[in-house]
Amino acid sequence: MLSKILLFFVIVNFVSDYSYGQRDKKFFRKDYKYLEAVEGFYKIHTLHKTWSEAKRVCALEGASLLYPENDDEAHAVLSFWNATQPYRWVYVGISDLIVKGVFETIDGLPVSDVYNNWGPGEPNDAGGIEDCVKLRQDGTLNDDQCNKKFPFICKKSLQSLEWNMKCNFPNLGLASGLASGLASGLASGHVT
Ligand SMILES: [Ca+2]
Ligand SMILES: [Ca+2]
Repeated sequence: MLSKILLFFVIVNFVSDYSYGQRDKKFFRKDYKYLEAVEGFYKIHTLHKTWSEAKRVCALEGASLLYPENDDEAHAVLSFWNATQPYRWVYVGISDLIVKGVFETIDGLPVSDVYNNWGPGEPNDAGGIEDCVKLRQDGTLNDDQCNKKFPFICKKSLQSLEWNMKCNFPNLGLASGLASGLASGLASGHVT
């Protein structure tokens, strides 16, 4: 059943994106800020969460826990952050939860392929229990305990935005909202 639902979902998304994919609209959600320089939508969550909660919240919004892909994105996000929020740290989507000592992004890229400006002496895995990565306001990364709570930033790249022509609205909640999103989408005749 699930695989049929998934297949249906993939096809619907493919068709709607294939038809026009109006990325030029540059709108994702009204609570996300579009940063032109890096072609992405960002939201700073000020409610502090553990790393896995943060990851989940982003997924529920149809986005993902930010990790800067390069210097340009790190600088753009830091400017946005410093201009709007006082927080010193935010979680980013990098951890060594899967293989101890091997940091990778939430979508499986080695940390060496993305922005990896570690702070001095980091990552130090202090006490042998630091597996989740946070970004400091000065642009440096540090591993910390995953159950600590920090603000975090969710991201949706313009490139990954799929426009739903039927609803004239972006597709949302692709990750964890799958089951409920599909159910309500089918009920209303709109697949989001
Ligand atoms: Ca670690
Ligand atoms: Ca550390």
